[in-house]
Amino acid sequence: MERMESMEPISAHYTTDYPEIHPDSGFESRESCDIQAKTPPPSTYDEELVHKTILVGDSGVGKTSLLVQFDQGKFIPGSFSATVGIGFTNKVVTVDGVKIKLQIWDTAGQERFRSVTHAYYRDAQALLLLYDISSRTSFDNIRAWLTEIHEYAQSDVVIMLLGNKADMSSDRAIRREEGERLAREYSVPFMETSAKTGLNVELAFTAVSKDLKHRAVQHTNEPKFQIHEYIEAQKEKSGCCSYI
Ligand SMILES: Nc1nc2c(ncn2[C@@H]2O[C@H](COP(=O)(O)OP(=O)(O)O)[C@@H](O)[C@H]2O)c(=O)[nH]1
Ligand SMILES: [Mg+2]
Repeated sequence: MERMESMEPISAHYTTDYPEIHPDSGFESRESCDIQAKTPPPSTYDEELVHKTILVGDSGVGKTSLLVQFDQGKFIPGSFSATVGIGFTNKVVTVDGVKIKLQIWDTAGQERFRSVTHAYYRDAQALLLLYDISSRTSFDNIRAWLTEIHEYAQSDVVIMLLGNKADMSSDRAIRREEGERLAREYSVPFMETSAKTGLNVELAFTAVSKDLKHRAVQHTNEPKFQIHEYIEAQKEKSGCCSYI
């Protein structure tokens, strides 16, 4: 907790697409997440809802690059480690004609276990957990991350496991099947991504947004949104799997 309080404000590359949220308000105010949790889901989706989404995984797996690719549609080579501690980027994702506001939190330098503490996970409604397909260590650490997530995050947090750097085929250390097996074991959706080529980056955030939307508007007579099925269908459509 002390570490969180000493963290610096966000850097200039973080963007604010909607003005009512301020970078330094993230940890202190509970914003709209609580409102959503405590009131029964409305029959229509409230576009004012803001969904705190966090990026988690070892240092160097490509969290910041993934966010920059999603936000700006480009890959900026080199490490972002020189940037400041923690901050968020606001993005609006349109799914099924509805605008979903994501407030996506990223860390730099706080990735070691136990140093990303309760405050980071608090109120997170979605969580993208990354490893690097060229790093066995980052993959092996996923179990420890999941343990930490189960300890600190809300029990109904939307989790997505991502094997990033899928473009690095000659340095691949983790087969896609290993990622799939781990994801099945923990019942979380999985895909390989590349922050460099953009592979599946939109899909990862769109799938999460769809799930968040369906959770916020749960009609009793409507089947529950199946994020696994959605991802599989979209992957097939985009022909991603022959690539990775
Ligand atoms: N080839 C490739 N390199 C990547 C990818 N994502 C990130 N990187 C590189 O991996 C390094 C660490 O990325 P960064 O986004 O800073 O990781 P973070 O510490 O998890 O935020 C940088 O040199 C990036 O350019 C990717 O998808 N493909
Ligand atoms: Mg980073």
